[in-house]
Amino acid sequence: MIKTISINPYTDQNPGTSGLRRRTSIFMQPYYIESFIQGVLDTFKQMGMPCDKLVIGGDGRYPGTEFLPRILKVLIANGVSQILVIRDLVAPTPAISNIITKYKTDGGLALTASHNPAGQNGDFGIKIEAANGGGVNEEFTNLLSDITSKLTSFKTLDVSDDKIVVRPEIMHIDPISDYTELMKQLFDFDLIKSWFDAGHTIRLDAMNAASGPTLYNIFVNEFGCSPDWILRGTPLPDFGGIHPEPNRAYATDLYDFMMVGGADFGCAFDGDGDRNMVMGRGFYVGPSDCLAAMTLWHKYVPHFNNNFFGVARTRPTSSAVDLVADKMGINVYQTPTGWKYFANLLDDKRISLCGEESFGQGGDYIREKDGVFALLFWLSIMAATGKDIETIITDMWNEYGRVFYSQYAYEGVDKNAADQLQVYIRDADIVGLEFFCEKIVSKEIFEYTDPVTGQVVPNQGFEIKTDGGTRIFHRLSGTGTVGATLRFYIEKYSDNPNEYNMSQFDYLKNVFQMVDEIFKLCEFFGDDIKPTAVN
Ligand code: G16
Repeated sequence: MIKTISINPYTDQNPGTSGLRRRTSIFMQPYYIESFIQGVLDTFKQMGMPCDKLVIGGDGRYPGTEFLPRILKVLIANGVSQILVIRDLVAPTPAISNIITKYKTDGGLALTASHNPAGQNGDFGIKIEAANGGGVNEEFTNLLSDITSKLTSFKTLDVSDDKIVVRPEIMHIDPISDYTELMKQLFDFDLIKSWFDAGHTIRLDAMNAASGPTLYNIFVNEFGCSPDWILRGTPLPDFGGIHPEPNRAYATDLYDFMMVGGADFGCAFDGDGDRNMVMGRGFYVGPSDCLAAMTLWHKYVPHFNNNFFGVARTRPTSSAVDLVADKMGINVYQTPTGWKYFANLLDDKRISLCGEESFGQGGDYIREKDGVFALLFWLSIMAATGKDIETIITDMWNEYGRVFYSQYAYEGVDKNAADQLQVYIRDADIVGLEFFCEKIVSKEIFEYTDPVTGQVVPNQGFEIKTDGGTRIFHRLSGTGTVGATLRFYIEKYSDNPNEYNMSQFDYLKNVFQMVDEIFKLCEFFGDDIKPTAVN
């Protein structure tokens, strides 16, 4: 029943920050998906990693279910003997990660392009998970890219699609109850329920994507919340045409609702439910403050109480957490962008909590970031302290000062110009230049050395610092599918309480302009260039 099909190699199957992401139309090319799956299996084997038992899930986007039989055939033809297929192929990536470790599989595939739009005119993607439930490392993805670029054939089964889903190798699995159980082990559900019983309200925006069914199970079934509090809770194959990224640019309805005091707490998720944006009544929590506040109040989460080793942030993430951790005597590690870099630190028990620049946090219980975990963390802090979000954050500013932070992007710009910009900024002699009375004191090309393995990961972005306390970080996105996406992360510290209520845009006004001038954005991209997502 096994047949071998010849193909012309695809030379573009190199994964980015988090798996392979391409326009859906690219994935629809003949045997594109089979080539990638064959490449993944060959890479597992060449890396000496077993791949007999795998999980397959996704965020529900098109054409995941259409691809499923084709993927299963390649897996079985290559000797994968047990495949756990997530029900409806819809689950948050952290819930899939939990299935991988709970059922001791050799890894898994999540059919997701995360925060990228879905549908025929959107994007598709595949995250490859290792046996620890986290994204595979650079060595794996480099080898995979090499293998697929030379791949001239793949193995598959010579059976019709409808016969494949009932094969004995396949087991269908509902990940939601396992995930809910996991959350009950980390958090005090009774305490959170008492917060709701006291009359508090929330709104959760699942963005028509993977989080909806999990949110209904936890918030409606466990906490007794109204189903109406879950917005866009039914997963749709095209996510209803929206951009499923939890930030102020793309979760505008929830943001507007919360800013007029619509509920006590609001939270939006991304396509595969691993990231979140939170808000209080009339109060927006910037990505700068999330990891810092969670570190500060980790003792309110039973799982972390007396069991907290340290914390890690990606380098572009705000340094607010450093201020908190230093005072608490907790180690802070800095990694490149990409959740996979936290895995070794978690495995080695150097850290218990980690967070990244795009509203993502997670902990040591799995190896993926986790939007629902973050939501339950905030609810735990509010329930335990009796304080609202605004008070929780302003209390923190009053004790540690405020790091004003903004992350913004120019999406889909000309790729050649973006590459030229990288060369320009690498070579530019900018130390000593002065902008708005601040002198540049350093420019670093961020190179990460993994403290556990000693592995060196070069060229992870540019960091510029001034003598006025400004920090600017720049890197190219590894998840965009059209042209290039420039990302900038800027911050500046204040310990003046009279300034804490300013918006980050007002406080960082000069820094935005400083970036334009240092990076000569108009020269590289024309006078019309405007940021597309600003937080
Ligand atoms: C992944 C990474 C994140 C990163 C995000 C955006 O998340 O795990 O650390 O912030 O991509 O990456 P980039 O800046 O390269 O576009 P996700 O949720 O997209 O898998």
